[in-house]
Amino acid sequence: MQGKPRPSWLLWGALGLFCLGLVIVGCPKKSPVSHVSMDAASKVYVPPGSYDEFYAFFSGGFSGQVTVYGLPSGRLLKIIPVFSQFPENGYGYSEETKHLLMTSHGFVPWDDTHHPEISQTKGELDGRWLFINANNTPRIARVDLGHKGAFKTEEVLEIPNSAGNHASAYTTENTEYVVADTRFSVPIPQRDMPIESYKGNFKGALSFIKVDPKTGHMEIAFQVLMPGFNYDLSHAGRGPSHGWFFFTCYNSEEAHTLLEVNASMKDKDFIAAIDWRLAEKYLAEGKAKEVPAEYFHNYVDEIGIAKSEKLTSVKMLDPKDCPGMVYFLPTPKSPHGVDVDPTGEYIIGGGKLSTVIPVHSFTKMKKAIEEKAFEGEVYGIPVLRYEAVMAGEVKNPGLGPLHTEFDGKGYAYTSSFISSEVVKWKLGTWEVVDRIPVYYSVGHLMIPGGDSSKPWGKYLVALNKITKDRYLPTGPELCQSAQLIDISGEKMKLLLDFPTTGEPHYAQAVPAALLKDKSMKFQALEDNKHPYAIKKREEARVKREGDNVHVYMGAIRSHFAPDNIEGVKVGDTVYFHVTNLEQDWDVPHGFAILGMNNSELLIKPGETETIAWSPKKPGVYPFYCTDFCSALHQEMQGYVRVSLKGANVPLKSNIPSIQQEGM
Ligand code: RUQ
Ligand code: CUA
Repeated sequence: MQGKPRPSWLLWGALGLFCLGLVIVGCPKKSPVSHVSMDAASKVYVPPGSYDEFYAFFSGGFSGQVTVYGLPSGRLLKIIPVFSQFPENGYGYSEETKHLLMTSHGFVPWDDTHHPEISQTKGELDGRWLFINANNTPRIARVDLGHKGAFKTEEVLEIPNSAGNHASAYTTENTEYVVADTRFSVPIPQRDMPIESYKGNFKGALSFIKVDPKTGHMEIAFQVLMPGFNYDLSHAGRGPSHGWFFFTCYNSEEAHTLLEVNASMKDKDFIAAIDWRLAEKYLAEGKAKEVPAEYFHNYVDEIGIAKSEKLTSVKMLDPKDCPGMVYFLPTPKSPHGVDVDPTGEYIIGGGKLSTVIPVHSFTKMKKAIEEKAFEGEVYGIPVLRYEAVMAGEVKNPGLGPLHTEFDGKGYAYTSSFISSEVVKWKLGTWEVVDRIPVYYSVGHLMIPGGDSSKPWGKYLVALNKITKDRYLPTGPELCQSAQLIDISGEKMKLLLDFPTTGEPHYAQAVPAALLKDKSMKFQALEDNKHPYAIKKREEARVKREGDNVHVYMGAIRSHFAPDNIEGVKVGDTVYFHVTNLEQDWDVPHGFAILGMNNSELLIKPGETETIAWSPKKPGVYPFYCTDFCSALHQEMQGYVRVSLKGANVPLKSNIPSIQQEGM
């Protein structure tokens, strides 16, 4: 090992030098506050009662969720649970939602979300759905935004032959496909084999998932079987490059241990360019192999209840049998992000260990393919010559360039993780025109629409991993954070810091006008098709089926019907099917009972939600509404009497009325 390069040491060395530089040069003279523009407060001030200009959807990283913020205020508006159970409203616990978290590994109540992606029409964000990846147990979820206005997870598709679904859930310009990749190459199909046999035997599958334009339903159309590299990020072509998808890969060394050294040996790795229209053609010609693969497709059905379906195979295209479908573009060095500019001409790599930002030209790529300007091939996949596809290199981009977005006015903005800055540069001339420090260690950055053909180039959000010293200390673990930067002028101006929930890998934003009037207010009771719904309080009842007790319960300000239940026995499972009978905006009711082992429910007006409860010992158990819904919310309560298994107490419930109270 002696004498071999140690890039991580180099990185930390560089970081150390940089920080030292800050201490010596920066810190004593300049407080971070000096980067804030004088009129920052007025630019982010949204007066009480007024709305923000943009909805921003942030990944929650290891929280597994999506958060919704308003911009420019940075106010948290909502957490949308996606891959993690959420006891705040019963997501993943309730009978209606728990199937969304089923996988071929069983019930997986957690994941690591990275990249929210809003559906597109003609290359523009259209606000119908938001797709987001689960990195750990590979899945893609679809969240309804403006399609029904529900802001709710409706579908989760597991991705087989995949391990570490990172380059996801990026979409094509009309949402024909969302994609998934494999960050870790693995045996395909999965089987027991020595790790040492990695090279040449482990493979990476890239997945193309068809999205139904009417319903949003997802289905794996095909997978492409790639060499055993690590596939990192992706973006679709647009405009002239529509029909192509670009994936970065590192570890073209095919190392299986100490990747920080062994996967950083080569000067260049690749961006894989996939011609997906050609792939469709090969698929139609029957070139794909049907490969056995077990995976789950979970979705909320027409009546609002999540179902799980187990699927057993996928169609796999091997580049060997499909000439012209895949090319490699050499890209320095262990690239991370790959971003396509709004015109669709430039394909920008994020060379995290590179000293430049490499920019490829789509026109040159096409020409190089025509002229067979290859420098060789890897596992039968042609490698185009770097010089033949390169449009330019951005010099002096900061240390550790990761991700690039665009303002639609001819400029690109790149995040540099190690030097903690955002660098603005000009497309075409590649010159750096401005830079601004961010606090600290920025990963992604986001401009509303900044990875589409129509950016709204007014704000940029830097998504930072480290906040050391930026906020009041809260023990050893600090929040991660976002910083809002004004990019409307020539110079970038820092406006605002705000903490995020979990790790905000990436975010997307759209103008508020695109969604706000589509947001659902409540479900009409007559449209509630839930089999255990009641439409009025008089229908409230209990029913025994063996050891299962079904409670048909209504909730309306400010009582439950029934609110007295007797005849439940130890050993029973009680299903509380609670219908919120309100027909008004913003009146959810909660439901919780003493000792429940899962979570509360939060039932939106007009909807029915179910939670199961198995009491362990006899007693009288109170239940109550957990959401302060009216002046008499504290009165919104009831009791369940639980008797011993053999007890002779008949099952009964009441419909509370004034008479019954003896008044
Ligand atoms: S990744 S920075 Cu998924 Cu770039 Cu997080
Ligand atoms: Cu219903 Cu409080």
